[in-house]
Amino acid sequence: MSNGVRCMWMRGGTSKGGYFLYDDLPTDIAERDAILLGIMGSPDQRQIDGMGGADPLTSKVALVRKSERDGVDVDYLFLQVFVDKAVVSDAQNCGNILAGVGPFAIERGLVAPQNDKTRVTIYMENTGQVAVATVSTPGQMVTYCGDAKIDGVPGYHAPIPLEFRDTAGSSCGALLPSGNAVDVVNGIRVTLIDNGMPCVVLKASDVGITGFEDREWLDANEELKAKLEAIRLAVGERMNLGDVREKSVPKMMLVAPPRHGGAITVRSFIPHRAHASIGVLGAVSVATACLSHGTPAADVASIPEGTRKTLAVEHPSGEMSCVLELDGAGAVVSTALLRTARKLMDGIVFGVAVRDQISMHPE
Ligand code: NQM
Repeated sequence: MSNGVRCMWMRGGTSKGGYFLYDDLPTDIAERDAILLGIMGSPDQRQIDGMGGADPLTSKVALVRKSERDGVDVDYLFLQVFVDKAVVSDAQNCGNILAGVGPFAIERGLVAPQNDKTRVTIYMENTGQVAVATVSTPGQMVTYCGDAKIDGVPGYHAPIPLEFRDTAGSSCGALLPSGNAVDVVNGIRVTLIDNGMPCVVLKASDVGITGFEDREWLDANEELKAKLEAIRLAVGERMNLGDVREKSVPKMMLVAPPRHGGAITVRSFIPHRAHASIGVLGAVSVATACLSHGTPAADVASIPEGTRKTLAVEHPSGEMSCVLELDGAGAVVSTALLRTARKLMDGIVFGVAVRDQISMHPE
């Protein structure tokens, strides 16, 4: 059976996945998702029969098309392909995979490259918001080579600065969807917040850990994970996300004081595995929570002065610096941060659709 699909495999920030043109996949969502599950090799813990890397961070998909919206170059839909479940979810955005969208759009001819740098305006369909990525295009050609370094990725690459505006309430309808800066859930003080990514922010010490543990230790701690999942399921409705059992949001963000001169330390669960570093919009949402007085994040954070603040969010593999621009009332109106991306493969990928597998082996 040959159901090959044109695809570019890319690292976007600290994540990795398949980038597709919309037109190269079926429009029927069930059919499309079956093909994507087959491509990734899901559901299977090891994703041995597919391209996925047995990790939610490497089981991601971007669908990209030329935009018909005013002032926008391309539309980007992010899909999380679950590793161990036959689930493909569009319930969240992804700022790391976003980093590859600009170069991909230029390489596929959706955006004309300019000399030296090309600004690509991207409509993020998952949340209905816009981001601008600046791609290095010396001689009107995309380059992935450069001298930018991001923590969590070895080596140096071309910088891809990302800018976001008005991300508050991206999926939850409001920055603080419960109307409170602090709620108490299962006896734990939490901030329910969405500045680009729905997050539950709580103090690591309130769930019995320091917040400086490594990913492997966190992933092996079933008792902690059960405690966090109980909180997550309890707040889904309050965050306007409905039943979140089969959703990859909200993310669980465990915070502690900074240790390396940054603003805060975070260990995140996305939501069932610990993140190796931190998500882009997840970091922006935690950084925003630091600015609300009396919240668990503000209690442990060290915040610089001024209406333009750089908050280094410390994570298990280094830090992510988020630049927050505040208005006169202290609300965050725009954010910027640095990512890199790299093209890994451009060609045809094969995904045996789940329904084909079933029809090949009738009962
Ligand atoms: O928060 C992982 C990642 C992400 C999401 C996740 C992300 C973001 O690191 O914008 O980038 O939270 O599922 O790719």
